[in-house]
Order: sequence, then C-alpha cells, then structure tokens
Amino acid sequence: MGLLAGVCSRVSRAALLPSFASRTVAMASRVKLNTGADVPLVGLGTWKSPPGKVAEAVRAAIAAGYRHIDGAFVYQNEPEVGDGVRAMIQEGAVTREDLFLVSKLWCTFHDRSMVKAACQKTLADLKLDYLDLYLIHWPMGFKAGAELMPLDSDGALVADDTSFLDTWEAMEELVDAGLVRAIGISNFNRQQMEALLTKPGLKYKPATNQVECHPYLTQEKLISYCASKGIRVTAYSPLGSPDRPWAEAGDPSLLEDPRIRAIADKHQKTPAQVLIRFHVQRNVIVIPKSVTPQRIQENFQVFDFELSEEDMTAMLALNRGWRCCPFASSAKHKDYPFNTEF
Ligand code: NAP
Ligand code: SBI
Repeated sequence: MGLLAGVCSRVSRAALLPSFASRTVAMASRVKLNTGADVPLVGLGTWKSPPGKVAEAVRAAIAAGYRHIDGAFVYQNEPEVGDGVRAMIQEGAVTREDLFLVSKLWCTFHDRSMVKAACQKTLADLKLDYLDLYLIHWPMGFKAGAELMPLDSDGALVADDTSFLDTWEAMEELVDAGLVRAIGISNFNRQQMEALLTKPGLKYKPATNQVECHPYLTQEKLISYCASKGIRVTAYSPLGSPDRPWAEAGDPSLLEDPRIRAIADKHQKTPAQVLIRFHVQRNVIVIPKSVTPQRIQENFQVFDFELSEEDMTAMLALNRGWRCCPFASSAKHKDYPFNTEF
C-alpha cells in the first residue's frame, strides 16, 4: 500500500467539498503508521521545556487540541510531562486512548540488558502503563553509567561496544511485553536504516524515523527512502530550534527569514504556522516545541489554510543542508549518522 493510501480515513473535507471549502479544512490531521495506529500529524515537542513549565505546556496543548506529545528520558522532564498528562486525564478532558505519547531510549542504555529497565523508568516517570511509540534516540551507543553524556578529556562522547541491531531486538521485546505499542528510530541515516531493515530475523520494522527537517534541511531523499519502506518521518526542530543551547549570533534563522515571512503574510498566518504547515502537506509528522500557551495554540492552527504548490517549491528551494542539531561532540563515533549524504 502506498503511503498516500495510508492517510487515515478521517479524510479532509477538502477532498469532498467544492474548492471554496478547501480553504477551511485543507488536510487530514492524522496519518497511519505501519502498525495500523493513527498518529496526529502535529505534536508538542518537550526538549528544553523546563520542569517547572512543561506540565502547564502539556495541559495547554491538550486543551488546544493536541493529542500527541513527544518526549525523551534525556530531556529530564518526564515526571512533569506525566503530571500534565495525568491532570488532563483526571479532569476528563481526554482519555489515555485519545493520546499518542512518545519517548526515546537514551544512548547510555543501548546494551540489550538495559533497554527494558530504561523503558520502565520512563513509564514510571510519565505515570503510564504503555507508550504509543518508543524510539532509539540515536544510532550511537554511549558508555553506560551515571552520566547521560560521558565525555573523554577531548570533550568527545565515549562510545560503548553495542550495535543498534542488537538494541533493536530488545526494543522488539518491549512490544511483545506490552510496554509499547510501536517502536521506531531517530537520527538514523539511509545506510543505518538499510542495515536494520535487512537484519536477519527482523520482527518489527520501525514505524517512524524522527529526524531534523525544515526548509533549510528539506530531507527529500531520506523522506522518499522512508516512504518506499512504509516508514513515517517525524520532523524535529521545525522552527529551527532557536532556543538550542549552542545557538550563535549569525546562525540562520527560519522564523526571521524574509522569504518565510512573505509566504506567511500572504496567507495571513505566522512564520511558525507556515513552517509547521510545510510538513503537514508532505504528510510528515511535526513536533514544534513551546512552553508559551499562546504559541502552543498558534502552532496548532495549521489546518485552516493551504500552501500553494509555488509556496512549497519556494520553501523547498531554501534547502542549504543546515542542521541545528549536528551533535558534533559525537562526530567520531562509529555510528555517527551525519557523515554520509543522507
Ligand atoms: P523547535 O520546535 O524548532 O523550536 C522551539 C523554539 O521555538 C522555542 O524557543 C520556542 O519558544 C520557539 N517557538 C515555538 N513556537 C513559536 C512561535 N509560534 N513563534 C515564535 N517562536 C516559537 O525546536 P526543538 O525543540 O529543537 O524541536 C522540537 C522538538 O523536536 C523538541 O522539543 C523535541 O521534542 C524534538 N527533538 C528531537 C530530537 C531528536 O534527536 N530526536 C532533536 C531535537 C528535537 P518557547 O518555548 O519559549 O515558546
Ligand atoms: C539533550 F537533552 C542534550 C543534548 C542534545 O543534543 C542533540 C539534540 C538533542 C537530542 O538528542 N534530542 C533532542 O531533542 N535534542 C539533545 C538533547
């Protein structure tokens, strides 16, 4: 089945109504994973969301209509993400089944003996009994121990001797044990995906590959490869991650790009909404982060307008291969993903 055929049956009214109506509801808001599960195309990111603010952000997001939250153990805020989720369930705003909750296995837990306990820790922090999706955060394994970022004297991440192929087998066991409904990968390049997909005895294909994607890193080749394998792509840092800790004056800025601003003005939308809508129209899942209630609402108002083919082409032409998250301190790792073309 082609990926387009996989778009969930909650078809946009645009497909059914005369053209004037396409301006009111322009796209399905969910897509299907290769597991059969529906995933909301727009989710809330939570990296850098302070523990003191993230519960309120999660509540604001669910109140605004989000049903998908993206988290990770390494963000060190999962207990507070869980507080926000639990509060909204207890208030009756949503049920657990309404939500699509994602977390990620950090690189220091790649040894297959550590995977289940890492997942159980995340579940306990989130106060959940299952995750909708659990990802291998990076293909690289780091030395296990108390530190999340074990560095050598040169400031380089210290590798362990694991292989992501073995880690994947432990991920598959989480599905069979009922801890997670789907498993996926993040920051895997094409060669690494190929290695996984051709692993002898592969039981479950990854449902998604979560990678950096925006108009400065458009990822056409990786998206097309994933589509050919029935794997969904999730776009991280869709706004260019302006709050990334290593940002420097003079770095490219998507939110301030006059070409994005011009498209936004034309549609009477904000640059952030245009940057998010860009992914929706590619059937790419997108997870903008914000802890600002007004922005959280703004970022979800992306189903009431449509970028033209010309807008999409102009945005794709902004590609410059620029990464906000190159993770340079791990560049010498044998499984560093960004030394190849895609
Ligand atoms: P992002 O979503 O591109 O940008 C977040 C920044 O944009 C924050 O500073 C936020 O500010 C600001 N912002 C949000 N909405 C805005 C709006 N409407 N107008 C102006 N500014 C706005 O960056 P990101 O956090 O790097 O990426 C999103 C999510 O992807 C992460 O949170 C995480 O869940 C995931 N991620 C995954 C990986 C991975 O390795 N798998 C890597 C990076 C990111 P406020 O919060 O102050 O409102
Ligand atoms: C962290 F918590 C610390 C560093 C860091 O750098 C790379 C990008 C990343 C990541 O691995 N996942 C993110 O969402 N951000 C991150 C997270």
